[in-house]
Amino acid sequence: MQLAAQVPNGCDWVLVDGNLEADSASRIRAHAQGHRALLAVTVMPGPQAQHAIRVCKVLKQEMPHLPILWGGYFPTQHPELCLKSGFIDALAYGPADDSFAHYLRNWLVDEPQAVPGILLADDPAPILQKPAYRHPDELPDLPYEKIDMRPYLNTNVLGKRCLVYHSSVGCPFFCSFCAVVDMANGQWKAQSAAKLATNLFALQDRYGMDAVQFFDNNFFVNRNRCAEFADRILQEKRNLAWWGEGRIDTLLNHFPVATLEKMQKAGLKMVFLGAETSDLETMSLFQKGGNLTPDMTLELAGLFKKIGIVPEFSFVLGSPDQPLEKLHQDFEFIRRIKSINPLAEIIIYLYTPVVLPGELNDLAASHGFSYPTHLEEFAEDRWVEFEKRKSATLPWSKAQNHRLILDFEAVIHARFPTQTDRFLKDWQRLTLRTAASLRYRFKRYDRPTLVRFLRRLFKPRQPEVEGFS
Ligand code: B12
Repeated sequence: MQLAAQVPNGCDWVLVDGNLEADSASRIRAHAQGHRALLAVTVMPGPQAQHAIRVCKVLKQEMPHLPILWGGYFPTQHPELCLKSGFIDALAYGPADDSFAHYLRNWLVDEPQAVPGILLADDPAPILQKPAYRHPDELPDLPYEKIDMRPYLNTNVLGKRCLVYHSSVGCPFFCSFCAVVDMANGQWKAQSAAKLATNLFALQDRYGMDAVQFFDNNFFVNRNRCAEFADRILQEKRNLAWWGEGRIDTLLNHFPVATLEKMQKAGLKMVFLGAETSDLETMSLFQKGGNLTPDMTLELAGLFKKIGIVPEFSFVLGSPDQPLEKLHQDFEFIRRIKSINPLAEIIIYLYTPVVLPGELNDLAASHGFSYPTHLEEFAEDRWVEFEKRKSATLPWSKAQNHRLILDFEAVIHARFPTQTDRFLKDWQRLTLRTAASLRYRFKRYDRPTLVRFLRRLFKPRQPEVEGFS
């Protein structure tokens, strides 16, 4: 949508959403045939990359004259592989708030020369320089009126008509396991509370939206913006449930309890928070910055319980050279969070290298990790698992007990089934809880066969992979 808002006059566009289309290739083929067309694809690592590789390769073979332009996190991290793929003509390297329109204007007049931030496959020496993000307040409004919004009004744990919204770009922190650092390099730019509220209220009036998921990498950077946003919701007596991502130390140190309470009153239901580890040494290896400590995680778990906001804590476990005791310490720590706040949601990621220089990713390389040398390899299931941060086939997986971590994840998610899955029936939740209770009680996590069988049977959702339902 943000790109569609940039499309210059004289050029029309149509959105083909791979999440909704049973056969994206046929849909694209139908739109392209008989028109002078260009295919612009947004690609994040994981299932999207697998899908995009398969669809674009076929379309390029069938329609060699259809220019294919990629953009997003994946091509920004693997530009060389994309440019030598043979089926990608150009890619947006980093943010593309201006470069996309510039590239389209050139294409419209048949002059596809290099544009700052756009790399061309036939350019022998592409300039790997990422443009800065534009300030969101300067960007054109999203063209909602041009698409059928019904499939995007999602019923989920937050509301009956929930939309997603991106109110800021980037993140001011440099965590060494996060791919956002490569894209944003510490930039953080956000819509003003006034513009944010105006846009959301307009979406409420037009679509009856009753909930919103802020997909910002870090929504809660600026306390005043959040406080003013909450004030505007309360002044307008709006009914709006909201979810966003933030940092534990920022919310604990820079948001007075009164502000947290006000945000809760204004509809804040749940916050996704990077807790990462129970160990200070690992926290510094992760370059979390700020002054986050595991004790703060416990403190916020208790505080959010009192205020009535659900914390969704994510952990990054199993990085190289971590002694087994530290892993058990992480397990104990997560159990403590659950004893303090049983409603706290727990997301477990296996440490997965990202394209970023630094001690952690160098450690991964020293253990034999390397990326594929051909783009098509990223369409293989093992690399999709890798990008989903659930891969137990990394060079250090055995040494770092990745199997045990995934077993622990299975047991704790059965003992405390996620509230974000509205399809999971009460009897299924009870069955899962019962099946996991003894294992959880006696800390016997390894090889939970029955729990795994029930998870395959009931298929509880994984919000970190599938989003909310
Ligand atoms: C929305 C989202 C989701 C949603 C929807 C995914 C979907 N398939 O539709 C859900 C929750 C389902 C999801 C799941 C996953 N996600 Co996700 N997701 C995001 C999120 C929050 C927003 C993306 C977005 O729309 N941004 C807004 C747009 C405007 O920004 P942008 O994408 O950067 O676009 C700009 C530029 O990149 C560029 N651009 C982008 N696309 C294109 C295309 C063209 C043609 C051009 C010219 C330019 C261009 O221009 C834009 C404007 O400047 C990002 C983090 C973030 N805030 O960006 C994580 C993020 C992309 N996801 C991530 C990951 C890892 C996943 C999962 C693999 C996680 C998992 N454990 O499985 C799954 C995979 C799901 C899948 N099916 O592919 C990681 C990627 C990490 C990496 N290595 O790059 C991110 C960065 C989160 C993080 N902090 O690590 N995700």
